[in-house]
Amino acid sequence: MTDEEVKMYDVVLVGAGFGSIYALNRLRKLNLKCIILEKAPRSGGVWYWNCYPGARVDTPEPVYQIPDPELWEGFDFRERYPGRDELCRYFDHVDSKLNFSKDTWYGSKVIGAKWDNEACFWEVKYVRQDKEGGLTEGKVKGRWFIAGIGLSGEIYKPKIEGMELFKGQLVHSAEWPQTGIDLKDKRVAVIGTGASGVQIIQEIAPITSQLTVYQRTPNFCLPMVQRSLSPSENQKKKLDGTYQTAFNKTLTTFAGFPYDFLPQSLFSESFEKREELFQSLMEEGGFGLWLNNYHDVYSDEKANEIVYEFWRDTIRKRIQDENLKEKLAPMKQPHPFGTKRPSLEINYYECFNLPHVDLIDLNENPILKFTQEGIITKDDEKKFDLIILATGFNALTKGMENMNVKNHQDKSISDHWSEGVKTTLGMMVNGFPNLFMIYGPQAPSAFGNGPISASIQGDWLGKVFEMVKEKRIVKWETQKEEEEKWTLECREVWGKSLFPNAKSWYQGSNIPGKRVEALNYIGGIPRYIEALDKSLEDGLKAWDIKYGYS
Ligand code: NA7
Repeated sequence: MTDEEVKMYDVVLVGAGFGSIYALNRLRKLNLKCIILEKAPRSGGVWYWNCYPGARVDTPEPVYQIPDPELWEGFDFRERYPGRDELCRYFDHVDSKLNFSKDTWYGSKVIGAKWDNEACFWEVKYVRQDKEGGLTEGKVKGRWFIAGIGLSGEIYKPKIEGMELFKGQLVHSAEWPQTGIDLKDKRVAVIGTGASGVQIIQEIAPITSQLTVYQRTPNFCLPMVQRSLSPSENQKKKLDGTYQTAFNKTLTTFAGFPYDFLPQSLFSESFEKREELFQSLMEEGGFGLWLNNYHDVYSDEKANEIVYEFWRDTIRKRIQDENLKEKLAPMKQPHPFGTKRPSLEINYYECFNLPHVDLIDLNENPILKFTQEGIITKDDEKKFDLIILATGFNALTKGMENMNVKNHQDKSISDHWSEGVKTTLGMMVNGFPNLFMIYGPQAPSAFGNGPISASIQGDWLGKVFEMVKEKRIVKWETQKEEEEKWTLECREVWGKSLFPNAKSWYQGSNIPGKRVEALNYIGGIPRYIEALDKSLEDGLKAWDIKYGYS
């Protein structure tokens, strides 16, 4: 393929999940010629890959979908917290309305991108798998490049001695085979008790003959309180304005969920009043106890402890064994409540009352090695048919770094972030013109409701591209000072909270050797929208702009 034959698009997007699909829809309305490169054989992003048993979203409908009334018609979620298959069907529905697949190359993994500073375009390299399994490399050019690659970045598998020796099946939660795994009467180990681990454990516990959970840190899970939604109930809510009101509210709350912190301090209320609130939040289910709580729960250690104690005492009642109570809901919290994203559970704690389910606390009984047959810990040896690594991801930064994006000086994003992550608004990086990130580091995406933050960023991109067209802009770059300002703001709000006190992927501390820093903007959605809007004021003086588009 000669350079002349490489197709030129206005915009090359990566990833066919919520981020790129929303942005594509906005950009098409401006008559921009766009293409999405997606490595999976279908859309859905993380919902395509995460097909492990029990995979389910933790955000309640109707607000876990694209906030566009045209797309609400013709699809009704059947559960308050939809499962993975239903979410994939939702993407098919969106495709039937928008036909985004017309502009998507599936099976195409981006392996590099290079900025041409003279001609002002990105050359994006991809590798595509053909039907016979062969790989071919290709290139496209885009005047603009948008990475809508989600949060999960790179799968994380801990390095444990002898892992390669295990003769049974070893699988990471995000590499679960699309054809499934027969778990009936199998001896299974699950390593990790984050969102994926909890969902897997509660789903497979009744099927397996033996289930051993290797836990390093207890997850402060909240009751999901799942319920069915009927099409007539959904329809009524679409027509009577309930949907629209719910979506409008997401733009006013801290994390884009349908609930928000209370204005009063926890200490301003009596013990009885607080208990009443906590109780009702637990009964309502979902993230209420996490994010519909008093405003000082994540800034005041004592307030946080009080919420934890309520959670702990409630959960302990569901666990029979005294020793397990202490493992799953310890008297003293190992990190402040809610500073790691709590998982929503259905019957997680009851699983540990089953005779064939046991838990190994890795703090007192660490894994020494894998063998051909199973796992040896300090005090124990167990044999398994299947070992599941629910050990998470090198999130937020690694996806961008792995795409091998280089500017005209051959500097990569990793080089730029070698002394710490720096972005403007979590969306642009100095020295990398015309490159935008959706769900990038230093944005509010990881903390909150994915489709909502993707739509906020997509709407901002819509405004940017309106200006690009109107003002004939060929190059748009963030200034070093703007990047420094935003990075400082991210760090400051993070530093004033209790969030740095937990080892979490929110700050990279889940990955050995990764720099620990604020990877999320926790100033809240309203403040983020304000910052995005403000950046486009004053004749775009916050940006370095080159005009001349014909
Ligand atoms: P998470 O939330 O990062 O959870 C990973 C889990 O794996 C967590 O319990 C970790 O323990 C555990 N882990 C990680 N490394 C090890 C080693 N070496 N040994 C034992 N246990 C380990 O990933 P998920 O996939 O569950 O969820 C990802 C997010 O994506 C989720 O929040 C959703 O919002 C979307 P730790 O807690 O670090 O002690």
